[in-house]
Amino acid sequence: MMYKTESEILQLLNSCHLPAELQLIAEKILHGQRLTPEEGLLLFEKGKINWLGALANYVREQKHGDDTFFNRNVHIEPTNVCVYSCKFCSYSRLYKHRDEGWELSLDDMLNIVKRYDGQPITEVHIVGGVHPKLDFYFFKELLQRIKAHRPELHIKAFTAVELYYMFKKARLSYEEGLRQLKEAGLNSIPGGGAEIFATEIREQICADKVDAENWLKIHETAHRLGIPSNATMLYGHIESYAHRIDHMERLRQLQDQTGGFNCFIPLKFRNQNNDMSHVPESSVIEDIKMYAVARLYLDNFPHLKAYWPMLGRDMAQMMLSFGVDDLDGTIDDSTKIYSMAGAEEQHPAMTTEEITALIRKAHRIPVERNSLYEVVRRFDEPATIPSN
Ligand code: V47
Ligand code: SF4
Repeated sequence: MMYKTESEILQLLNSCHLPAELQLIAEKILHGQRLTPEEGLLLFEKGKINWLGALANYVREQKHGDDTFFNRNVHIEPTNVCVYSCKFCSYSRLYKHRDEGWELSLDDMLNIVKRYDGQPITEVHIVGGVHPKLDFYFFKELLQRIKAHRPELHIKAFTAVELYYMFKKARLSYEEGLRQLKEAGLNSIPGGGAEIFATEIREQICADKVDAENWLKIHETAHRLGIPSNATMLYGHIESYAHRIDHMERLRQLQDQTGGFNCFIPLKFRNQNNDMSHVPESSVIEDIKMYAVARLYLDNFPHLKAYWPMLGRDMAQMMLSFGVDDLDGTIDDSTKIYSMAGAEEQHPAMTTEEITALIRKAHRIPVERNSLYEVVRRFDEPATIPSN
């Protein structure tokens, strides 16, 4: 175990010559007390990364020790045709330009799943654009056909943006729509589409899609029906620190009510091939701060995920020292969202050997999980850590 006692950490932190207000925050965190929004803001404004990192790592190790989770999954992106025009999106094509995009049929998608027959994947993650002609009944049949083929596969599918549109067109309440999708095989909901909740930012970057209230309502309804979900935040563009805290505060409040979120995933804005290419990407220091503050602020979220296809594997590995305990999956080159937006990972795929080696090199213990964070296999046998 790497974690130190409270008093050792306090000693370490005191040697950083902190202003009194930050010392107080450190003491609160070490005593397991919740931070106020004002304190969260101070962390962003005044916290240095060594100090934030020590605290975030302390919290991470209190929750999970050295255990570092990953799963074996495959992504299906049914289409990149989308009725919406989010300014940060490098991936979608409007319906009038659909000849430049792709649309998979039910058979195409089932064939993707069948490619993994006999391989030990545990999850299929389905997210795409909001196609005006692919409706609720199409996606319900997709779930049914995947489950009929491979019942044990966990299906994590459809962001609140996709769900909002399909329920509205089918004239279904969130509750009725989710109930039917659950019956068809939906096991959980991914965290996408949250972006930044504050209206003044949403209006500038994704004015036409689901608003914060409805994003939260869909997740709240899902949790009530026993469908867990994730939450994301798109950071590092035109938002302020206060917007980030407001976003995390709304998530923390919902989690207090439902306990249905599994993990929080900060998504770093990538600026290639989109209408926000003039906005510079955040620095490494800002990325570290974002992950560490998320770990400290979201005290009721069990897991903090660094999504390596977006962040790059080196950065994701480094974040294991700044609060992160989950790296998502092996993925097998099955997502295009981030490669099209300029991420380093142009063909994201890691074998189990590669992902466990990456975790071990950070002096952590690789743990394969399923989608509900139940342990599939611990890789805690003493390992020879490669030097490169
Ligand atoms: O909502 C789009 C983001 C999200 C860009 O729940 C961008 O386990 C950065 O939600 N730069 C969709 N980000 C993907 C998503 C997700 C991914 C992995 C795991 C999970 C999970 C969820 O992708 C969108 C948006 O926030 N995105 N364009 C961009 N240029
Ligand atoms: Fe469509 Fe999603 Fe891209 Fe927005 S981020 S344009 S909703 S695919």
